[in-house]
Amino acid sequence: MLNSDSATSLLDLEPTTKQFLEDVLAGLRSSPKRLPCKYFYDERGSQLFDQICLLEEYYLTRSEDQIIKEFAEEMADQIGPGVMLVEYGSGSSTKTRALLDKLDDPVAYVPVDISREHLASTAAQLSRVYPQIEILPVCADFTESFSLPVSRRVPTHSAVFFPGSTIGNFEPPEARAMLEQIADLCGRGGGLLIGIDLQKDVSVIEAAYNDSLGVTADFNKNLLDRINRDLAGNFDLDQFGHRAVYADLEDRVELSLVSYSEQSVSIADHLFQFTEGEPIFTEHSHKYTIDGFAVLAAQVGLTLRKSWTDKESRFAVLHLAF
Ligand code: AVJ
Repeated sequence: MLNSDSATSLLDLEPTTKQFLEDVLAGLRSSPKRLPCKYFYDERGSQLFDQICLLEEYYLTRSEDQIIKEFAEEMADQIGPGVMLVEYGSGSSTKTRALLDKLDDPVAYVPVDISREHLASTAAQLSRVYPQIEILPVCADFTESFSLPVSRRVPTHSAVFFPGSTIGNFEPPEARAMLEQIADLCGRGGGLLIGIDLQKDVSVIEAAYNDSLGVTADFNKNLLDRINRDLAGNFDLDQFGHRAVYADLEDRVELSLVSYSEQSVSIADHLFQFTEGEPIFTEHSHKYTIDGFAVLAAQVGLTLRKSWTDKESRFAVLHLAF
C-alpha cells in the first residue's frame, strides 16, 4: 500500500546509452541492416505510439480494448484471487484498468516498461486510482529476464498480462523463449493473458501500418532522430522513407526505413554506407491464428484455457496456463 507521503518507488533497469550504441552498431553492421524496435519507445516514441493507438486504420488497440471491457470478468475469473499482476509493456495501462477493476483482491500490480518517464507517470496515476493495490513499477527491457519486486502482502500466485500483440515483434524462436520466460515467472496458478493480432485480409493489416496521417512514418523515423540525439548520429530524416509491407510466408508486416539515395551516415565515430533503395528493418509484427499460437505455447507447457475475440474477429486475447 502506498501512503500519501511515499513516492512511487521505481526499480530502474532501463538499458544504458552504451547498450543502445552497441545494439545500433551491431544492427547497422548486419545484412540486411536492422535496428531493434524496443528503442522506438523513448518519450517521443511513446507519445507517437499513443497517437497510433487512436488512428482509424490502427484497429488493434480498440479491438483489444473492446474485448477486455466486454470479458474482463471472465478473464479475472480465469486468473483467480490474490494475484500479483505483472504487465509487460504497460505503456499507459489504459487496457489494464478494466481488468484491475474485476480482479478479486489483487495483491499488487507490477507495470514493466522500457520508457521510464511513461512508467513513472502511469504508476503514480494508478496508485491514486487503486490505493488498495500495491503498485510496484519496474523500468526494464522485459525481453531480458528480471526478478519480481516483493510485495508487502504475499500473493497466492503471479499472472502475466501481455497485451497489445507485442509478442508479434518476436521471431518465432524468440517468441517461444519469451513464453518460456513468462511461464517460469508466473509458474502454476494465474498463467498468462496475452493479446495477439489475428491473420486477416492483408490490405487491412498494411493500412494499419501506413496510416494516411503519417503518424506511423513519424514513429518509425523517430528512431533515427533518437540515434541522432542520443548517439551523435547525423541521419538526414528526409533521405529515408517509411515502408510497411506484409510478408506472406512469414505472416508478418515488416517495417523498414529505405534510403532514398546513395549516402553515408556517421554515428559517434562510426561510418555506414547506404545504397539507393537499401532498407533498415526496424520492426516485424507477426500475425497469428488462435490455434497456431496455442501450438507455439504448448511447446513450453502452456495450455490454451480460454480465448476471446472482438466482433470482427480481428484480434484475440488468450488465457494460457500450465
Ligand atoms: C506495440 C508492437 C504491438 O506491432 O502493431 C504500431 C507497434 N508499430 N505501429 C505493433 C507498432 C507500428 C505495435 N506493437
